[in-house]
Amino acid sequence: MRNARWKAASRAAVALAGAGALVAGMALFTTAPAAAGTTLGASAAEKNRYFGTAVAAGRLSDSAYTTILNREFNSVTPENEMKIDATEPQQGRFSYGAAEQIVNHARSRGMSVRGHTLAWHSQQPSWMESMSGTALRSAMLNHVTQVATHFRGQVVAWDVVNEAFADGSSGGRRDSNLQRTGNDWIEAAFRAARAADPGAKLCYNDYNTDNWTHAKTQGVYNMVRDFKARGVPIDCVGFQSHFNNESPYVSNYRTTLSSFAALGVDVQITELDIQGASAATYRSVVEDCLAVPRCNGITVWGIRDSDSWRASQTPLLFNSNGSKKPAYDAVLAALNNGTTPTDPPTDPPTDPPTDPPTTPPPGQGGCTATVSVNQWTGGFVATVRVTAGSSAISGWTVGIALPSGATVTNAWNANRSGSSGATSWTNVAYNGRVGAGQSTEYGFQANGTAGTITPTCTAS
Ligand code: G2I
Repeated sequence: MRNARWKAASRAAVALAGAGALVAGMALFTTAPAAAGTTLGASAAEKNRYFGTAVAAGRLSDSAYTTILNREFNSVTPENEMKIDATEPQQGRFSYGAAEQIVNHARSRGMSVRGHTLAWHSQQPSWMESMSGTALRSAMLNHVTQVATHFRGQVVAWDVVNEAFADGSSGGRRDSNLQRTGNDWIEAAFRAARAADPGAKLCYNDYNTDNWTHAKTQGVYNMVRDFKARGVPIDCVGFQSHFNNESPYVSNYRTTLSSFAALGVDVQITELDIQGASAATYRSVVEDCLAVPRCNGITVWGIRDSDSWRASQTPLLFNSNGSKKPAYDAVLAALNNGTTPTDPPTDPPTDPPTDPPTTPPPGQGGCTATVSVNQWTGGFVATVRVTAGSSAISGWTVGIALPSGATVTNAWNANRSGSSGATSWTNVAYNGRVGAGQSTEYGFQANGTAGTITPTCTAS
């Protein structure tokens, strides 16, 4: 379901663009409808990607702004409206109005939504800023649970945790009230988010993680590798990519993206802006993303220069008057020249080694299955990894005997037979074909206790 949600959003955007063309033609509107490949979103969708922008609810009444938004983009990220201070201004009192305005604007037009952000040291409401210890840990987890549950099914990817690593040469965590609740606060947030919305992709998001040689980049990389090895539910890493003179684009950016992707996560460029908006640099960023099959989308941090948090740096694709800048043309051309990734991604893992240590070597032919479980009191989420043996397979069936008292309530990326006791799981249309030695994942949520699950796998 998680992959399906990305793709459904892309397809819906293309379909809506087509429907819009039809309606525009029938109503004899004077503006020509946008054909695929002539807007950022349509061009990205042809490459199985999205092209998004940060959106501020306060600007949705500006028709010059919404004209560009609706024409060019197929993904949106609320710029401030889903942050903790906006969604839980008083403890236990949630406020979703501005976020919903953006979500409704986007989804009614076939755009997907990235959620930003559930846990962050910054933009905390004052009640949270003054908390610490177990009270803060519980408040943070409650916030993650409440907000991810509220938007369940509407957000394709969440920046679950934002900016938790320190700048500079330490490569370690940033000091914050959240960090002081214990080093496991990040994984606790991811587990809570998965339980609240099992269908959403869960991302770690940060800035100044573009340069592969920087300590901060390596610190985040090591955390993601550790999470994958231990079955912490992380699906993606967001690279904010605010490039400026102090923190410029570097040519090893592609190495950074591909190295993280090789850990088994999607990578996304989440807040792109470039001081001065060099067309060549924008082109390089897009080419780098398209070169990495698991780089599945790019978001710019605002539409017009006047919408930017760094307006004086004129870092965006549109002038303040709404006209396209040379960087826009460079991005569109790069999108149209790009290659289409295969699905599922099949690029071989690169240095360093990437297979989670928990995955056993696949047998000859056939398939193997492994399960990682996120258990909490009264329920669990199981993620099942199906790995083809030495030959490609065109379908698979996994058998799982659930212990008594465990009942499946929800599942994604597989067809299910049985909800308790002996259960059987078969591939859905898009994940039956698995290349030799390659893997695919499905998951389910259940009430009760998982205990030790020993799956069987049969290939077809
Ligand atoms: O700082 C740039 C971005 C870095 N990565 C995380 C992003 O969430 C962050 O976005 C920016 C927004 O673009 C700004 O719009 O986050 C800032 C706050 O950390 C946002 O600025 C805030 C101002 O500080 C507030 O005074 C203002 O009330 O925007 C608020 C709403 O306009």
